[in-house]
Amino acid sequence: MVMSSPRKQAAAVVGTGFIGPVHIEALLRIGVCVRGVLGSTPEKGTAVATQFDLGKVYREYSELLADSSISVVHITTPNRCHRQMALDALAAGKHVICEKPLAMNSVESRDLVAAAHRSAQVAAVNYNVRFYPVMLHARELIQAGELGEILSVRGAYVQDWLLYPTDWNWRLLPEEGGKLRAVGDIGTHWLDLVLFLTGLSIDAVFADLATLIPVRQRPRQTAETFKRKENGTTSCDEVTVTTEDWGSVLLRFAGGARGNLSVSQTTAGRKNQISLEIAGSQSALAWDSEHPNDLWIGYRNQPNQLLVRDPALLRGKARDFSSYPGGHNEGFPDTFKQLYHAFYEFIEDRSQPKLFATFEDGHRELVLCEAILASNQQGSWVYLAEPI
Ligand code: SOE
Repeated sequence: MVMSSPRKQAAAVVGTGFIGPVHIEALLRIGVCVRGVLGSTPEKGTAVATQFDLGKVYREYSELLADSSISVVHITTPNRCHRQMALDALAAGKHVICEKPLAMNSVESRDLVAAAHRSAQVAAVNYNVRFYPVMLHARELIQAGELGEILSVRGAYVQDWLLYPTDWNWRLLPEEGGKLRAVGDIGTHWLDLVLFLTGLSIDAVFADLATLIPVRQRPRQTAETFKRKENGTTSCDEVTVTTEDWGSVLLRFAGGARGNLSVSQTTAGRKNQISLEIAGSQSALAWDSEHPNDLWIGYRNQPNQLLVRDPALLRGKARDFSSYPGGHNEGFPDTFKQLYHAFYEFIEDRSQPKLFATFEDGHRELVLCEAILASNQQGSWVYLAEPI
């Protein structure tokens, strides 16, 4: 159960788009003092500081890092800024939570892993989906051997917020978000989740990626993630898009298990659905974020089960990351709260389990992204130098 008693650490958040305020709200829920925020403009910083009644709007990143009253920096900027901001924060002696993907490419993410190793601070990547309580429960079941040997994994992450040629966001641009978009932005959530749950590593990938909407209307003023724009009110430029809207990826895991992942940001009606099914030699489990409190457990020789989240029914550590009784649903914002609970507990007590994604985990995702990109370009399987 997450308590909301005041914590020793205080935080500052960089970024005021869709996800920065999600970080702030979750931090306030667990009793972390959020001293202030840095936006891309003073106006954006002021708007978010006012919304959450924060004391400070930083003008520069250097000013934020010089603030000795904060010990943790949350980086929620476009991916392009992650590497330098995370390096500077670690060098300034701050703990770091960085949004995903961790960096623009694996050269950058390798630097970040090295910097995190050199420092005494804690560094995490914001893979929040791990913290749906039934996902932590699923991990406990798999670790206890209840699925038997993992044979196969399948699943998807699908959204619709980039369905129309008039939909625009910085993530569409490789110079802002990296060469991969749907795979980098949402596919890596799924891959991180599957590797976290199963403990498997990936040997090889085979990918088919497509830019289904190759030309989009780019508004002359900035557009925020998930924010709908009023029709006809903005002047636009026509832009050719090179990052993928859709992808299908086959996976070979070390040890022989097989998998497939499907990603799309252009599937009408699927607002933000991540789903998976893990099939083992004894039983299987399936989960769908549109029903985040339910875990399906499948059997060959007995009736299947539907576990409805209830702390009293969750195993081991999963129980510590579910705050409300059964029937009182927990969802997307709660995963941020639980992730920060794990992270801030770990800062104060290094004997706590590291359930959050580390910079090594973030680096692994970039290595996988590059293998997926290479596979799509070559039209063949790409084997990783070593299973990852
Ligand atoms: C946009 O695709 C996005 O905000 C992702 O960046 C998040 O990680 C996901 O939770 C929701 O969609």
